[in-house]
Amino acid sequence: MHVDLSLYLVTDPALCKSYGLVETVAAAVRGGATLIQLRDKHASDAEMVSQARQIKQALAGSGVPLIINDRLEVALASGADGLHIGQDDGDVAAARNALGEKAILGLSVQRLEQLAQLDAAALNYLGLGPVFATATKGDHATPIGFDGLAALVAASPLPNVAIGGLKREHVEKVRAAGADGLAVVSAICGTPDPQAAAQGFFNT
Ligand code: TZP
Ligand code: MG
Repeated sequence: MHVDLSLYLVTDPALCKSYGLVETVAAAVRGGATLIQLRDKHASDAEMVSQARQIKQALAGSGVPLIINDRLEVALASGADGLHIGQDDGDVAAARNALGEKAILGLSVQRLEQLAQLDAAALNYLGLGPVFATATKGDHATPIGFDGLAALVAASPLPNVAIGGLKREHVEKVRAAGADGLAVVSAICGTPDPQAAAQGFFNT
């Protein structure tokens, strides 16, 4: 299934508080966000299922899919369109089996060695990074920069999206590195105008 990775909004519960999660997502989609990930390291599964259902409702008719970070059970229970997992979040093949063929399944990759062991047939896309250090993910791996990004993209067998400290002024460099899009949290969540912030990525 084709996934549009051009502008991938990953939510953060604290940063989305100013407008609320659902309104932040809706505004980002009005501004052109092409994919949404619900990411919340502290909410219960039940809370996340409820948030996911509200976001799905807000996305209805937009064609923009909703991906759940880490929690397979939430993805299954909420009617979300897919799941995004990290290197330590369990088995890709098992996730694909549970989700079925139509779901979107993404994996984070930080290093070239991880690409060698990839179960590419079970995945739809890769998240590559972090490009820069970021306060939004406390435990992130060593930043790879644009050279590191270009090396990962060149070796990637799948569509891919860059992540980590990316702002609208980085669009050109991400494109030059060959990635299919940018995934961002703080460049949209918690900004004064999330719609305009999203739009900005298309008017660089
Ligand atoms: N994974 C790698 S960096 C990151 C995630 C979830 C956070 C990116 O947040 P920001 O605010 O776009 O730097
Ligand atoms: Mg994870």
